Amino acid sequence: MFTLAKASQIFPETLAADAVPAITARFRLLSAEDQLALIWYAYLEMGTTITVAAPGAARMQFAEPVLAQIKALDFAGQSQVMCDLANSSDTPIGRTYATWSVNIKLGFWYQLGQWMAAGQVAPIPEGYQLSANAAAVLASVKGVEQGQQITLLRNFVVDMGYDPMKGEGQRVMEPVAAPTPEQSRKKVFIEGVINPTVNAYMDLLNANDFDALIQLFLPDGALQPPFQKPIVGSDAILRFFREDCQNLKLLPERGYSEPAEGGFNQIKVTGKVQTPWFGAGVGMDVAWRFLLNPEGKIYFVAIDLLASPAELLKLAR
Ligand code: ECH
Ligand code: GLY
Ligand code: GLY
Ligand code: GLY
Repeated sequence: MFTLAKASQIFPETLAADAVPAITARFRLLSAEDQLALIWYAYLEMGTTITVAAPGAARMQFAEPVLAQIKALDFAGQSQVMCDLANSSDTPIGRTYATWSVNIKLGFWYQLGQWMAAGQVAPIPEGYQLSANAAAVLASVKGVEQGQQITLLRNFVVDMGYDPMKGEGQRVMEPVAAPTPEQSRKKVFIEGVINPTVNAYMDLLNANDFDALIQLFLPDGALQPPFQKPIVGSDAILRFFREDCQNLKLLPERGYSEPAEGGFNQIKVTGKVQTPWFGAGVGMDVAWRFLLNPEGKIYFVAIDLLASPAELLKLAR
C-alpha cells in the first residue's frame, strides 16, 4: 500500500527548480547587511519589469502597530530592527513577525520598501558594497526565471524573525473572504485528463472555496507545497488553504493519468499559477502530482515549481 514517503515519489522524472533551494542556502550564509542590500537590489531590478500589487487594508492592519513603532525610530534604530529580523535575533519585533502569515510578512516589507524609497525609513546606504559572495548570490538570483525569483524573495522574507515555536504556534492571519459566488466561477479544462477530483480541485481553489475543497482529501491526506515538507491531515491542509492560498489563480494546461497499485490513480498535470501579488505579470510553471484512492479522494498532491518551461510538456513516459 502507499505510504506518504512512497506517494511523494510518484512521477520521479519531474524536474523541480533546484536553483531555488540552492540559492536560498547560499543566501542564508550572508551577513544581515548583505542580505538586506541584496534583496533591495533584486527587488528594484524586478520592479523594472513587473509590478507588485499593494496589499489590502485587511492584511496591513496586523502589521501596522509594528510598522508605526519602526517608523518612530531614528535611521540607526530602523536599520537595527531590519538587521535583527534578517539575523533571526530574539527580539520582541522578531517574535511578533514570526507569528504572521506569509502574506502579512510580505505586506510588512512591501510597506517598509515604500518608506525606504521615499526616504522615510533608513535606506540601504548609498554606495553600499556587497561582499563578493553576496554579489555572486545576487547574480544567481538575477539569472533565474521570474517565477523562481519571486519564490526566492518570498523564501527570504518567510525565513526572517524569531520563532521559538518553530512553526507550531498560533499564527496571525488575515480574515478569509467569502468564496466566489457560484455563478461567477469559471471551470478549467485540462487536456488529457478527465478526472472529476482533479478538475474540482482546480475549480474550488480558484474560487477560494476551501471548505468544499478540503472534502476532496482523505482525512490523512497530504499536500506538499513547492520546496516544503508535506502538510499532513485535512485539518492542517485546511488551515494552510485559509492562511496562504487566497486568490491564487491556477491555470492547468495538460496532464496524464495512469493506474497505480491497489486501485489508486496517479495523475500529473502541468500548467501555470499566478499569485495575487503579481497577477498575470508572473506565470509560475508548475506541476501537480496527484495520487487518488480508488474512491477518487486525494491521498497525496505535490505542487512543484518546474525547472523550466520545457517541463510543462514532459508528460508521457
Ligand atoms: C526590501 C529590502 C529589505 C528587505 C526586504 C524588502 C522587501 C521585499 C519584498 C518582497 C516581496 C515579494 C513577494 C513575493 C511573492 C511571491 C509569491 C509566490 C507565490 C507562489 C504560489 C504558488 C502556489 C502554489 C499552490 C498551488 C496549489 O495547488 C496548492 C496551494 C499552493 C526591498 C524592502 C525583504 C516586498 C510579494 C512565489 C506556487 C498551485 C501550494 C499554494
Ligand atoms: N510519466 C511522467 C513522469 O514520471 O514524470
Ligand atoms: N503560497 C501562496 C502565496 O503566497 O500566494
Ligand atoms: N496585493 C497582493 C495580495 O493581496 O495578495
